[in-house]
Amino acid sequence: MMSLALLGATALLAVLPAVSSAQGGSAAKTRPAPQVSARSQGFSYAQSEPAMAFATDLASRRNLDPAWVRQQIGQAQRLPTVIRLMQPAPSGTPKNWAAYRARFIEPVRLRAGQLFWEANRDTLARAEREFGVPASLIVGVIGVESLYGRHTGTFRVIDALATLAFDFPATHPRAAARTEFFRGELEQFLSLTERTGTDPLSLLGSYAGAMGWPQFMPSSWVKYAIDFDGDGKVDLFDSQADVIGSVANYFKAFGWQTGVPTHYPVSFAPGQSREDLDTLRAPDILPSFSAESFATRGAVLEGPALQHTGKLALVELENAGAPSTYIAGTENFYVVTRYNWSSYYALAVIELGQAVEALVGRPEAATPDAGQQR
Ligand SMILES: [Ca+2]
Repeated sequence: MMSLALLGATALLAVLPAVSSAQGGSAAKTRPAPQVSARSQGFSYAQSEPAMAFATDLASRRNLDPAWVRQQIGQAQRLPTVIRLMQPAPSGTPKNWAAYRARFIEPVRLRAGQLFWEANRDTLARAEREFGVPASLIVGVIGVESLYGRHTGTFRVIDALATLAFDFPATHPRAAARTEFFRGELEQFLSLTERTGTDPLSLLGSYAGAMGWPQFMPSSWVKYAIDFDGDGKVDLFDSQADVIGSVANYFKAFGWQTGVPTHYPVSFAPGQSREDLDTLRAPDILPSFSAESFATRGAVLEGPALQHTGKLALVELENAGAPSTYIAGTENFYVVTRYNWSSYYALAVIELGQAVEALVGRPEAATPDAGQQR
């Protein structure tokens, strides 16, 4: 899970629809026609010595047929669009939570979320029981990632991954690390498709190589995707049950605590010092303070937050020029950011899920204390 942060996600917030991040991959489906027009006029990685050397090494490490691996990578096309999208955002682009939120908490996504929840009510309840992860969080993630399967990406995954693995923009401050990351993802992708008998050239995804309704990167598909409809395959493109189970499994694997809210409201005592505020903000999303230390530093909690026994983070979401939004994030808020390393992303996911939940109602809620706080 890392995509956004890896990609400089926060920087992307101002520019792109949420790009996702989780990781994915198996079953093979032939997707709609790939974006041929978006590919470069003809540079394929068969012409790249480093790419072909990587293919040979990969085959050896993974015990795959070197001719097959070289053939797949060799057919990958360099995508200039993908390179452009990886450029760091212009510095000074203001973050704007209100604008970011408005892109996701809107009528089209709410309606699609309602239909998705109603169509999958039993499966969502089963995922809650088995993984302890609230249905609203699962529904929020799938809505932000792909608008319930409407936007799963139009790039050939192998083109996107090869472009990022071999042509990551050198001007990016973390170019070396990102190159390593995407080479790893390309390797996982080829290993996975080979194992599942999927044509690597047939799969489409985001410009970062994220796949399916939950936008799993290949490494996450390998580690966290599950068969939740029992048909013997993992399919994050066409099985909504597999998507639901895989998202729940992902959060459980990252330490989701059943019944613990993601965040609480927080306000500030009159006369709170700048120094105290800076101290509280310094760890950003990493829960670092007890409820008592919040109070000592002038951050005011109320209600159930006062009984919270774990650590809290003072999360600031900027609103361009307007006053920032603050929340007290729990360990579970931090878990949500493991899907995409951005507090803006996490809060959008949480609030979308809650808004959809308010539309569907929960007469037979499986988990009375499902855990989130408005
Ligand atoms: Ca399945």
